[in-house]
Amino acid sequence: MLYSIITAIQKSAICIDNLLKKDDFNYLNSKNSTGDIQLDIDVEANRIFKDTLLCLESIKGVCSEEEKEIIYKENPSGVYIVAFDPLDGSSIVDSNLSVGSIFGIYNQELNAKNLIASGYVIYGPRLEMIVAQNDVHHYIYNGNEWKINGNLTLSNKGKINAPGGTQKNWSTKHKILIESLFLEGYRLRYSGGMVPDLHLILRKGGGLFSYPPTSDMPNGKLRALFEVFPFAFIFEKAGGEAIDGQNRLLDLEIDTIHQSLPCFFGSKDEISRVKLAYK
Ligand code: P6P
Repeated sequence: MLYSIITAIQKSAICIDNLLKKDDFNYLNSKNSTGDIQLDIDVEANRIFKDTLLCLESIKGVCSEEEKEIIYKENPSGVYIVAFDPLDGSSIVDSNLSVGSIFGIYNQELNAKNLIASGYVIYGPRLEMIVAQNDVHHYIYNGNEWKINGNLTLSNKGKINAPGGTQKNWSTKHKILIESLFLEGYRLRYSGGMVPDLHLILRKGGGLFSYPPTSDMPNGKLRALFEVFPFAFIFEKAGGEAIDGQNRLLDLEIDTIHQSLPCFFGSKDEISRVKLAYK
């Protein structure tokens, strides 16, 4: 059942990767449900994912960052709802930095406890895809086919520090936490693209990505259903942890489909330091 969904996402990813290689992108005079100004490629990537997934028997509906509401099939026979951010990182795609698509596969209901698989596509020098179910599988597209390139696992402690959010709006305890990691020699790696920034931590075996509550965004910026929960699932399956500062992210309930959550993804050692700082 999930194989058909993963294959459909792989097919969509190849189309989107080709689109990204075309000439420049244009901003539309439209905004998505979160208020982000849309690029033409945001809308096109959303259409590709929507059309490809809604054809599948196993799909009950889709929930996109680019759509106001959940789109359900009429008389669905399927049980899965795929929540996705079709193209995350529009704000950096015009500077030719890597961007990605993020997805979560939910069984019947859109909440963290019904998330049964998740993953992302990264559009970089290579087209790659991560799929987490029991393990975290790494695929590379070689121009003809998607080939498995092993699994990703996190060590207990890493060296990468990816601190998101506007620093002048960080809390004092967050500033002290982030500074303490740099004083220990952690390397700053932050592009402003959630997918490449988290992919780097997974590929380098560990560290901390944080998008904390800030004075201007007390609920963080990243969206629960199509960004935070999928990566929380991936990081836990890779042997790490994912919290909101205190609570396990996958234990949290949400009220609205575009709700954001503060989030910390990382190796166990770094997450234990976040818990101490946020106690
Ligand atoms: P900031 C991209 O716009 C995005 O939604 C994520 O991909 C990224 O992690 C975050 O915003 C970056 O936000 O406020 O650090 O620029």
